[in-house]
Amino acid sequence: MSYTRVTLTHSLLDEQRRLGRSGTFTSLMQDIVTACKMISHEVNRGAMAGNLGLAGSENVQGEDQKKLDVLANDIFLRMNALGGNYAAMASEELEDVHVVHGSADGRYLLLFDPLDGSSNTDINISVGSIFSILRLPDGADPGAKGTFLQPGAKQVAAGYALYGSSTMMVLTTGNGVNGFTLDRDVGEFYLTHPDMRVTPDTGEFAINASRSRFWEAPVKRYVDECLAGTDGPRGKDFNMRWVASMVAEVHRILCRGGVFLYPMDAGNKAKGGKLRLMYEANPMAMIVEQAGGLASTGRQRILDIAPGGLHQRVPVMLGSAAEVERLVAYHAEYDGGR
Ligand code: AHM
Ligand code: MG
Repeated sequence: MSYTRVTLTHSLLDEQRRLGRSGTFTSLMQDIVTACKMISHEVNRGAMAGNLGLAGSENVQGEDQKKLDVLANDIFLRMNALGGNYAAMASEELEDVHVVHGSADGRYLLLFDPLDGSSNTDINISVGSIFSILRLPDGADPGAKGTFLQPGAKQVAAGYALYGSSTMMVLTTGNGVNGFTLDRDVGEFYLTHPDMRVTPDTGEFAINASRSRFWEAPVKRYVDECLAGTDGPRGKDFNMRWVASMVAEVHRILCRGGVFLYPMDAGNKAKGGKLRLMYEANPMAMIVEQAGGLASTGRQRILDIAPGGLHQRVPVMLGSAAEVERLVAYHAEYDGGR
């Protein structure tokens, strides 16, 4: 084997040079990369390290926390505070903003879901970490929730780590999407998936079909037409997948196309949907758009939403552009009474 591989650090440095950016960004990313390597290690050791099962606590969303949720959150907070780049952080697992003390020079805000899809940890199915980086506006109070409430279009960077059959890091800094695979022996991520692109068309969709009785008419129409296959209006057969781990679903879409839906439905309407805007929908929307796909609520581009709260939930429909466009058209027809 010849050593021609590029590490994640070298890839970021290369982008920094090409785009004439400062080194801050490379430094910002190093702390996230270290955190994700540590979480990957803990997820991988699983039952061997006593890491499975419930922590015995609830998070701000009223959900039971897994031991790995708590551990991953602690790792993210600790590792990302050390570099001094972040003024404050917000997490799915924390009700309030976490101000990084002693980081007077921190010019960025970090939002994250430390372990997404954690219902899968006990059954050895893929989980992931999702993160979003925003700028700290000049003069803004890093301890105020309002400072974080910037639309997704303002993200400086977004990414996820997937703890799957291999551990991967997928990143965008607003200049396309690159995927890196962790070599555990060396302890480095290597660029293995340069310039990931979402195919514009697809024959695969992902939705939790157990909720079909709650769906709105446009979602039901879309899924019914897919299920009708060659005999239906789409004139082709569709395949369906549901991992219950958004990171794994988005990764599949980046690798081979597809569309992912977690709509607002009659069962989750009071909460506004299931997935959280600031640290789930926004970073995934940026990644998918940077890879040539689309991300919408069905009625609005996700990256244009003016956030109303740190833990706000939104409907999510993302992936291959032609399918998301179709979903948006079905919502518009329904809302227009057609
Ligand atoms: P979590 O952040 O509490 O893990 O919840 C988010 C996850 C997503 O990864 C996944 O798409 C969805 O919840 C699965 O929901 P369901 O349990 O309805 O299948
Ligand atoms: Mg989550």
